[in-house]
Amino acid sequence: MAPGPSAMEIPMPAPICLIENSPAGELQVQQEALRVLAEISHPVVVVAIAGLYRTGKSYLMNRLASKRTGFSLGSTIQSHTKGIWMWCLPHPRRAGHTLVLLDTEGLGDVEKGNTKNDTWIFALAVLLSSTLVYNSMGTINQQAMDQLQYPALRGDEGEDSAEFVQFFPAFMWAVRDFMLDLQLDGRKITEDEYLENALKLKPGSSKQDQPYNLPRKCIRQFFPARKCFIFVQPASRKRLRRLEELQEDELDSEFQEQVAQFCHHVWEISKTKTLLGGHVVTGASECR
Ligand SMILES: Nc1nc2c(ncn2[C@@H]2O[C@H](COP(=O)(O)OP(=O)(O)OP(=O)(O)O)[C@@H](O)[C@H]2O)c(=O)[nH]1
Ligand SMILES: [Mg+2]
Repeated sequence: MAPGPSAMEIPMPAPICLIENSPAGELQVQQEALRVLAEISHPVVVVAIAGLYRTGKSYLMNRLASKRTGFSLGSTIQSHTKGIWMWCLPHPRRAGHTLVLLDTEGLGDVEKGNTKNDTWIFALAVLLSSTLVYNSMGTINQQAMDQLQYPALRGDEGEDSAEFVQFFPAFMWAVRDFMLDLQLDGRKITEDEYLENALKLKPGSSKQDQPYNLPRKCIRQFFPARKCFIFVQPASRKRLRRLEELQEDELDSEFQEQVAQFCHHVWEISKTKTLLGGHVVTGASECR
């Protein structure tokens, strides 16, 4: 008998919860999500997003899914996404591959006030993905930078780290509502130069400079493949609240272009997920 259609030939209509974050702060893998993953025999490309809460992460993930709605957004001050949500779709550019999008709970929620839980969420995003989008509002800033160093194993520069690094995801910093000129000391710079400049180390090894250099060292070491994307505010303040309902031509044209470039890049360059020994991960192996 011919095998029935796999889960990926019937695309998931909406994301489902992969990791639940209970009110007590316990992270639990959801069995249904594992069943969905187990059905996927294709190689998977896993793109995760992480960053501070209420910064438009879920919206950007819907753009990567080429859908107006999907991952749920909120428009109030309260943190919205809880735990980690997963959406498996046929890869838009690679036949026979599945694109797995992971949307994660925002970091730094004042109502939660639990940085350890945040660190776990972030570490899972790093470990599960082949491309990690790190999202921040306005600028590349120190607070966001500090947040990044924890799962990068706190500056562990041991012998094993070189081996580790090859399984770390490609890294993309997404700066939202960017309103500045990309200029450095009077010279025009690219988005990537903007990121690299923020990651520059202070020379020497004075004690004073260590807190500055440590997160930068971690990021440089664990994410050797880095890109930066900037986005202007997608629409006027009034319209932002109903962003999901807006037609493409109601969005700021510069934003449309930036999103198109970003999606193109993510779809084109994101690799399949591999494990130690270079094994390509299928949905079934990701859930083992
Ligand atoms: N200013 C601005 N608002 C945005 C942007 N993208 C989405 N929003 C709006 O910001 C609000 C929050 O968007 P979400 O995508 O839910 O943000 P999130 O980062 O997933 O939030 P959490 O799940 O709480 O971490 C919604 O009202 C969106 O319409 C953006 O680029 N700029
Ligand atoms: Mg969200």
